[in-house]
Amino acid sequence: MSKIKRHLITSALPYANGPLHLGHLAGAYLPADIYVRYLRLLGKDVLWVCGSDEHGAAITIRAKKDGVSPKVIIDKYHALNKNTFDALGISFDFYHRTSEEIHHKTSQDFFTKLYEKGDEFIEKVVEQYYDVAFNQFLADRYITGTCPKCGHTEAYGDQCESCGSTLSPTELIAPKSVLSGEAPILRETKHWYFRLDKHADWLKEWIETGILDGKQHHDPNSWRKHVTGQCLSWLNSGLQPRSITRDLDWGISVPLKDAEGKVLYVWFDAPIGYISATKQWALENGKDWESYWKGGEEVELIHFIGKDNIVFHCIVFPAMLKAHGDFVLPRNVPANQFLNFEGQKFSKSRGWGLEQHEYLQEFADFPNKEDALRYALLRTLPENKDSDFKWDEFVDFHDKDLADNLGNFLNRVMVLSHSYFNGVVPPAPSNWSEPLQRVFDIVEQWKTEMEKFSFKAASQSFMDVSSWGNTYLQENAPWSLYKANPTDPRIAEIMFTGLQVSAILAIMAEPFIPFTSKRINAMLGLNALPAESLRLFLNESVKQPFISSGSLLGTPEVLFPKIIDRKDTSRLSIIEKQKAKLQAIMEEEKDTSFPPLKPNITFDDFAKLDLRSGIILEAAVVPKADKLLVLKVDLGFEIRTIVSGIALHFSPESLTGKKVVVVANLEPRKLRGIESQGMLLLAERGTGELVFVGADQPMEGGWVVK
Ligand code: B3M
Ligand code: ZN
Repeated sequence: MSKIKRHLITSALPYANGPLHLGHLAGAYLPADIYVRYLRLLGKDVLWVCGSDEHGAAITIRAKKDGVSPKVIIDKYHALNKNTFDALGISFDFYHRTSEEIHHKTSQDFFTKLYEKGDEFIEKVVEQYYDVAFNQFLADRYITGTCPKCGHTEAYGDQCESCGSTLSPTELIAPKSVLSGEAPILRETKHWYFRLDKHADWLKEWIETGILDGKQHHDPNSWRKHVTGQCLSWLNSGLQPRSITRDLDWGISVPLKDAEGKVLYVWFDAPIGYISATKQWALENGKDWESYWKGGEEVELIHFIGKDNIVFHCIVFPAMLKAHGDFVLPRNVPANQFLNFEGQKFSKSRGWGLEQHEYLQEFADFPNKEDALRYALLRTLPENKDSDFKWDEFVDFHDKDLADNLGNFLNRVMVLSHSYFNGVVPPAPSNWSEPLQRVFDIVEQWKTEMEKFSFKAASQSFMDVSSWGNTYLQENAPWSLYKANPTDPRIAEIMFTGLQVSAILAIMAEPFIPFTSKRINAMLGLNALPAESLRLFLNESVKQPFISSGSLLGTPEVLFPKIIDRKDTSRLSIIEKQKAKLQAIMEEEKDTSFPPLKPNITFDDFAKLDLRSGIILEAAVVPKADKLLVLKVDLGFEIRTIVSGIALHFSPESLTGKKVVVVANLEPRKLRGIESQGMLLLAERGTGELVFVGADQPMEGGWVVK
């Protein structure tokens, strides 16, 4: 017998720095919603908390870009994300925000508790990058430079988004500050480090064997292989103390006297956000938050996240909880891999992908749009490997599964029941549950899948019940019996069975496509879940039918009008518009990135060019010329003045010290009255992005390029 009495479910707190896209939805929110709705169906005590992550450089950088205060950013996106989740049926019990006072206090108390233990933290004076012009230390995200692993020139101080390597700012080649664009200097600062290394042994045992404090805490085989794998590879490479404070002016102040101007690192406070959300929920609902977080074996804590957050939820946060004492640790962390979009990564700058709120706007006229999306994502969930969202598959899932299979079955049952029995549920045969045995078996399997977080498989079982129903109708052909003899008692039996399957489908639909579940219930004339359905799900024997004889059915409706419909192309055209948008992005990139080749030249033609390496000494705008910068470039043997049309791409201050290749024997010419003595070589990406040729090479001024 499981001792679990309460289920505490969390989903990663999204940064309130922008809208969320379909990949986020599929990663940490839809799967959690499915699980939570399932538990609620079972009548369990469930609490699902989430909220906005409102600290860290993700927020301050966004605010800086938009030229507003961080507060403006978090208010805007907290509201947008919360409302969008709501509209999609993402049914959090509580959606909090980390800027709330209760969260600040909870995080500070947490810090203080660990601090007072004496051996959980170390204090270290370290050298960190500092922006002299802006008078401030630079958080990892405030430093960009060239990735030492792959050469990507826009890597961040903590991570290269091109090759995925985790970095530290001092590893970057040619680092520069996001604030001033200048090379930062190293300066000493004091920080607090959490002794993760102290926790390595028990963490390893816990992850590998599921044993915690000598007791079996969870079944290690129930964790996804990629999750355990990532944790073990971290653990095996050795845990180091991790800095948990930052020099920033946005965040939760470090509650120590000698820590002025310092805040808690966002990844220290964010997971504590789950706890403070629970506290606030408990306050507002007259509940006890500790019975969830400190309930020991009675609590099942599950974190839903994307794979980029695994280490924080499986190693760092558990270590924090254990160091604090009393808190429960997660029984499972069913992290998802990444969802791609039509074969490519979601990219905001390229416009590749679709944001949640955009979907709702652009599909405003699409019938049952919320469930159509939920279902397509459900079928594509990246549970064990990266997966790909495709509009053609969206159409298939919609038309084949939802319309042809589910919708068609329900519609046939409804229409036939109306026409044979005037919309009244016919009398039950004495052996009414006998034909349903196969359905009961599939429901059993569905439950196992739901409890293993195998939602994709569970959605197949859901469809299997519907397919069973269609086959059952087809094989028993009540319409033929009716033609031969309208009073044939078998007709009532068949329709009765069909109606029971429909009621079971309404229940199974609830976690996946909740809007539709309600509509099926209404069609069946059911206001609430019949008590019998709970028995089915609780593994008890079902004694009564799910929908009883003599009750009145509602009106049949078409739940999912097909997308591919020759008579009505309105739905298809919504999809086509989406495809056209992507096509346009690709066309534009293709057009500009691959202009036709110029005619061949001879080697002698090429040899006429004199290319030299140079270093930009200074750069300034050319008055009244938007596009031009005037540069002083050191060619080793002389300093040249060069006027270049790059002002829209680079700020003058970002250019100082930059290595460039110069066409050194180009006839000088006057631009806006300034004589330009050469030309810089740049490479242009399709989207118009420019990079300096040779910038990453260890050149000095004056080398010959050949
Ligand atoms: N805000 C990171 C992210 O959105 C972060 C998650 C916090 S969960 C405690 O990827
Ligand atoms: Zn890289």
